[in-house]
Amino acid sequence: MSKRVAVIGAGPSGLAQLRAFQSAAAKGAEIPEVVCFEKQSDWGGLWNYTWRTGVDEHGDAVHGSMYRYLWSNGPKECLEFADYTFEEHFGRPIASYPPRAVLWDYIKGRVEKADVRKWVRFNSPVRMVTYSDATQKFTVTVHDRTNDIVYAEEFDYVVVASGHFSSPNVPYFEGIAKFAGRVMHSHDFRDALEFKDKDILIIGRSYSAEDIGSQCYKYGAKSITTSYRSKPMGFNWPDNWKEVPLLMRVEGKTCYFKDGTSRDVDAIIMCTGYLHHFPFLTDDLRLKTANRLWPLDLYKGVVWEHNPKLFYIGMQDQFYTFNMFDAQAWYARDVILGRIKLPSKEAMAADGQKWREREEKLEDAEQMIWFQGDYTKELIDATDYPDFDIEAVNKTFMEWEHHKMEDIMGFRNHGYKSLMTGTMAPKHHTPWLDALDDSLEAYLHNK
Ligand code: FAD
Ligand code: NA7
Repeated sequence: MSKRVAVIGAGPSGLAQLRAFQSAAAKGAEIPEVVCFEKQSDWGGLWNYTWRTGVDEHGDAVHGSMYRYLWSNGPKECLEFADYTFEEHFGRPIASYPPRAVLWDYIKGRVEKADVRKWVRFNSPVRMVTYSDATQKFTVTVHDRTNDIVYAEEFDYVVVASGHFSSPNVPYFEGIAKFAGRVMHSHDFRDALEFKDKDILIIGRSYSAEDIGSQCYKYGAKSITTSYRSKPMGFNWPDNWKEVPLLMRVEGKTCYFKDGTSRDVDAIIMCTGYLHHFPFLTDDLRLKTANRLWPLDLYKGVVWEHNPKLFYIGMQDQFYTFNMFDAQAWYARDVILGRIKLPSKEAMAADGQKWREREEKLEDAEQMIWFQGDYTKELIDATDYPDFDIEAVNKTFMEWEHHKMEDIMGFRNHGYKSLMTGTMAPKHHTPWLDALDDSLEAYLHNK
């Protein structure tokens, strides 16, 4: 009987895994049976927008953390698939910072072309994964929500691609229980118009804080205050945007900060990050990590060192996204196909330790980008994933950083050269601040 691989999640990481196997099969390789379990009713992971918050239609936690009017927060040139370019998908070059719907369309295009939808079981949250030393197999227990049946199947390999920007990290602040306004986490943020004409406080200083604040500014918030724990973001913010140190306590509508200042606000939005949350994994299989560039216990960032029949895709903090998930998925595939031989457990841990030591010395975003670029390159060199110029991608990231420092509300008006096709992205027809319609049709429409 042929080997079986379970892939948990059909977001960009899980879909990269499906495409990796399909591309090997297309080149004549014999591949195992691949079954992908997806909790939602469609694929694309976070890019598959949901209006729901809290629980989904079945009572399970909503996976989606994306919101209306979300535009790519980095140049699309840095995440382009090496085996399926934007130009191939859209039939022409497009601008560099597409809205969510456009990127979702692109992600879907590759897997539709690869014809792998038949491998996915939708509405199928995985409830439990266990491994038996006796049978050397995993038992995957799944809830088929369409027929409301819980069943279990055996697999030789499991790939965890369930994402890690879904379960909110929600800290407590003194007095918040009695705050006289709305308190929410970025996971539940859906529409910036809710905060039009409001004074909002955002806790956090990373991507969600920056972007949700920018959305609220764009759609008419009265004022934005961002409260940081470590250091300010330091962009050149508009006049109605202030950065303050950490929130200390709340009284009524008044928020008191570490520097002794205070401010009255209508809403507090916690952009305080997410937890790696795998309620379906037993302790021996479960990755435990904060959101960082080098989680330990994963050889090459992919192979679970304590049981190398288990793989994780996309578990790192991310500058690189789609093409790094591809590099990881191709690597996991080649381990499963026996094309890559793994060293001893000790050697795997030692290799990971080296990356961790380098990670701990990283001082700024620039160094982090080169770190993740080097990592992605190492994986790409190990498989037949189409080679691309990582150094040029890193440099595009540098330009992006520079454009953000120059104008945080205007960086999305820039264009970059595709590192896959060499084509320069055209300028978008509308500056980002004026582009209120985030639909695919509006974005692709030529004036
Ligand atoms: P996800 O996209 O989270 O997909 C995981 C999938 O697993 C989901 O479909 C989920 O339903 C499924 N799943 C989870 N648990 C189970 C289970 N138990 N059983 C079955 N299925 C399950 N990246 C960029 O490159 N550019 C951006 O502009 C950008 N913006 C972002 C904005 C926000 C608000 C967030 C939160 C992230 C953003 N990202 C961005 C990063 C994002 O993490 C990646 O782009 C990408 O979506 C990660 O893919 P993934 O497949 O690893 O995880
Ligand atoms: P991140 O990038 O993990 O950032 C989390 C932020 O939350 C970060 O600024 C943290 O501060 C802050 N944080 C965490 N806990 C606290 C507490 N207790 N108090 C104050 N601040 C806190 O998550 P994001 O949601 O911004 O980004 C996730 C993805 O979404 C990303 O890939 C984007 O593409 C979109 P710190 O910086 O450590 O001081």
